[in-house]
Amino acid sequence: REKALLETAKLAAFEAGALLREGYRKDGRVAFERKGASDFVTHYDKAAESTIIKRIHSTFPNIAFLGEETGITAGSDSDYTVVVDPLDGTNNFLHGVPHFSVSIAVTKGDELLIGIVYHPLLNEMLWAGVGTGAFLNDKRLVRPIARPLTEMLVSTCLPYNDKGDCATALKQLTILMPQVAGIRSPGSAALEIAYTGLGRFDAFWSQGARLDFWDVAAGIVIARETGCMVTDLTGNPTPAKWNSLVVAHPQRHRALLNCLNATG
Ligand code: 2AM
Ligand code: CA
Ligand code: CA
Ligand code: CA
Repeated sequence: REKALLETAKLAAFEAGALLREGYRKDGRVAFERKGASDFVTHYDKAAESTIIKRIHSTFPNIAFLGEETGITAGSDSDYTVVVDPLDGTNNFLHGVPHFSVSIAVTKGDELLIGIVYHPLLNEMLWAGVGTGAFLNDKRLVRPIARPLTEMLVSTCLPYNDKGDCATALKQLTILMPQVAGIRSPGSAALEIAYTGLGRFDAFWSQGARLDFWDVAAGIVIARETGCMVTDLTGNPTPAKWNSLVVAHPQRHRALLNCLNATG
């Protein structure tokens, strides 16, 4: 059952990704609405989400969904929920920056079982199932190396539109920046977390960027399956809310956590 869910979700991510690729090359940058002052949504966010739901519904008609654009869709199959961010990195998509993804996760109760993060422009499917390992397309991922702090390339999602949250992030940057090889904020949380599993980034953290479960769920499964440690900023590996996050090699996670929390 879970194998079939994984395959169907991969197909759904692939189809939604094809749609985004087309929109990106065509008119994706023109048509958009606002959910808030700097919170944009395009026709493609919505179209990609309905493509995903339709595809998964066709094989699993009773499954529940939690999607960024459609909210909660109840299912009579109460065990599983498919968590969907149809376009993670809408701001990049709108500005023509080629860094965005389709993110799909599956939970069973409180457990995160499956994670898929698809970069449609590079045709890179990052996926993982608990116990089956993590993959980039067909290549199995191994645990990335633990670089020393001075060699680490660290990614983050920065807060926006909130003075308090921005102030905290700036303090964290002040402490971390002089100690590491570089900090990046590319703009798709799902990709940044999955890339940390892949070893493209040595770590990811975020606090105050109002990340939701659909932003991080799929990436977390991938990062965990490559042996990364995933906690919130207090060090809790199973928090009720994932609105703060630290992902790193187990041998670097504590040091990073200490830096980020040493903001006074
Ligand atoms: P989204 O593109 O799906 O909205 C980037 O910092 C991360 O924060 C992305 O995962 C992005 O997801 C999320 N995010 C949510 N609202 C945002 C906003 N108003 N501006 C920038 N990023 C936002
Ligand atoms: Ca959004
Ligand atoms: Ca998102
Ligand atoms: Ca989104």
